Amino acid sequence: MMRGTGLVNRLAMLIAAVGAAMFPLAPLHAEDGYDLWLRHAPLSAVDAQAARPYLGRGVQLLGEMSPTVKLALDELGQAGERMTGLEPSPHPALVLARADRLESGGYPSDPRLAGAPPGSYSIRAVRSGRILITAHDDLGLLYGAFALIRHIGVTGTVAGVEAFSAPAMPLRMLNHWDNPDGHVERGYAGRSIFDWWHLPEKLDPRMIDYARANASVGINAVVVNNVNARGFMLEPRYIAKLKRLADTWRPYGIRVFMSARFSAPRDIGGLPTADPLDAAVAAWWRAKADEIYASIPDFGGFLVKANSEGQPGPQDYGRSHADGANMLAAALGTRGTVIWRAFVYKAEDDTDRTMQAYAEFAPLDRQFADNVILQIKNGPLDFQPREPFHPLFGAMPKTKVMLEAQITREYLGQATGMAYLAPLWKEVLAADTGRGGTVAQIVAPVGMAGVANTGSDRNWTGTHFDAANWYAFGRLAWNPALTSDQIAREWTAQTFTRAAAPREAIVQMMLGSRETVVKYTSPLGLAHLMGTGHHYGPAPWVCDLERPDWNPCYYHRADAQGIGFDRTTTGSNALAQYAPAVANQWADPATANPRYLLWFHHLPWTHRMASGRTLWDELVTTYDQGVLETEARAQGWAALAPHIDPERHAAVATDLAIQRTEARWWRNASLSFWQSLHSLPLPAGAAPIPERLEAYQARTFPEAPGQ
Ligand code: GCW
Repeated sequence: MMRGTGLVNRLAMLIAAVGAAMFPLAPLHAEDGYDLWLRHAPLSAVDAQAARPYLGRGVQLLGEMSPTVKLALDELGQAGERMTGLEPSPHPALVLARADRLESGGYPSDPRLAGAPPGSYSIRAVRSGRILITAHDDLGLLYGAFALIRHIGVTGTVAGVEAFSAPAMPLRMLNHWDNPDGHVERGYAGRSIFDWWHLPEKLDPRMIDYARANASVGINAVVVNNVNARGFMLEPRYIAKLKRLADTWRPYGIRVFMSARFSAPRDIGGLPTADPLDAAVAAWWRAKADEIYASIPDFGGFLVKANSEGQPGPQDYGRSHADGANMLAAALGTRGTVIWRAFVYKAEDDTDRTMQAYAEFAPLDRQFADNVILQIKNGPLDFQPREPFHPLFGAMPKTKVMLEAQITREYLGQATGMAYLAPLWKEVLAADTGRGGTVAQIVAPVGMAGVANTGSDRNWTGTHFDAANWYAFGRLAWNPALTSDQIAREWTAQTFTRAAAPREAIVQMMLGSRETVVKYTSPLGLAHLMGTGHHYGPAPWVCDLERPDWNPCYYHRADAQGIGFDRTTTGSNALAQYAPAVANQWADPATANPRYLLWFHHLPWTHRMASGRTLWDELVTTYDQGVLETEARAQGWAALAPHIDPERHAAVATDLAIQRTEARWWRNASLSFWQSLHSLPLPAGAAPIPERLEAYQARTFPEAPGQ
């Protein structure tokens, strides 16, 4: 028998605690998840009375009414109705005040607001039990209102609500990989939420609820279409559609951006070329930008995937990425920003794929215009369950760089089971680049983008728990110093329950869930082992794709003797792209963190691990822990039935059951393949592999979503 992991033991204790906890007082009615973390569950009668003066429609306003202020008041009103169930208080005690109007109300100013970035707010307790929300701008008042609602939603009371909060990063952005036909690339929650067909005449009410959800966590920018972009989305009819969205989202503080196809001047402009140094091409983009700004004065700018995975780009004309980006930046001028993606690698280039982006971009530092941002994925490969941070962070000090994270779980189980991603993002944000700070410090002056996981599913994200990833992304972009714990606790209290025992049980389940996926899909630094095309399920055996670096075998390099990618001096030397202090940490397999072991090292199956086990036995043990943890999570969730409404409880139970099956499948298929290479036995006590390798290899999923 496997011994339980620390996590499994913790979950077992929590199950016992939850079982012993009191049953909830209020009856639980079915919920479908549409309201996300903004469901505003009723407070206890006592708490409702106490909170009543601070919520509801009777808020005192010091400042002009504006569309954004009206939203703040509406949100407080709605939260009051739903949380207290009472009529607004006859003695409201909440004041919303623009900083320049404080004096007129006789309130002291808040020095912390001086020089604070847009959207900052302060919440203070002032005379006679009043709570005062102050900000320089209306958006700060809206964010402050959401913060107050969140605080009451999480804790049940206004006590302790005082806060000063300023966004750590100016750009807190979602990137939608949504196509105009409604299909979402790497989307696992149904079709696109953007109804391009019916826009601009018809506005789906979801567009408002979407903006509310974003604003409630501080997200302030949205790229509405896939980076694999269609040229026609820059045609006038699409600009009209985009304008409708921009107008709808403006009061929520959300700016719209578009992915632009670099070849648009040829595709839709009738020009013979898209060469960035061609005057007619530059003029075409300039006119296009003018046309967009005439409709959308606060249009954010263009996101561009160029010369990557078959997309057109400046290199088609022998020009550099900087030439391409700067030409577009000139077209936008001071009005907007070009966000240029660093996700490039070439079929013709046989350099280690993880090294190509650095090789391409690092020499271009200093060459980008002021209104160009380079958007860099968290790791040098592609949103794997775990990667070391991207070596470009810190390597381009003269260039504006932002982080690109993936909220949709392309490589982490898609929309099944549970994988709470805050720990993944925190790992990257906290990584010390050895070149002027942590990743968080390096991107803070610019921002963070997350590839969205929203879709037409009623609960928005496919599984209920994937909404936590949307939430966590926004919260971390606002404040990367928040812990995964804190964010999980907030989200759970608002989404499921404020009751301490079940809430803590859920938080514990969430916290280890990404690590569980790492364990059963890509332990010890392995990566890119998934099925071809749809990226669903295990396929480490694949080795015959047209491009070598699309093959799992390219990444694991396993044979009869060993496994792993040698990225040290004896191999690709990708380590050299990191600051020496960082590279040194990973250079020696004896001391390297085991989580990156096979990312940087090719080792014999018999290599002795710190645990005393051989590498092979350690791999088996890790896969098995992953499987065990999915089982513990499913059991933990079952025990929560009395505390969760039946509809969502059943949905999550199904998700976790699917994940348990998938974990076994990953474990069995992977082990079976590794074993076929070296014929070593499974360690004593490990469960036998139920099927033959051929049976795992024969599974196909032509209908898998998101391709
Ligand atoms: O993660 C990979 C995905 C592609 C995606 C690409 C990218 C939008 O498999 O679907 O294309 O990365 O980030 O450009």
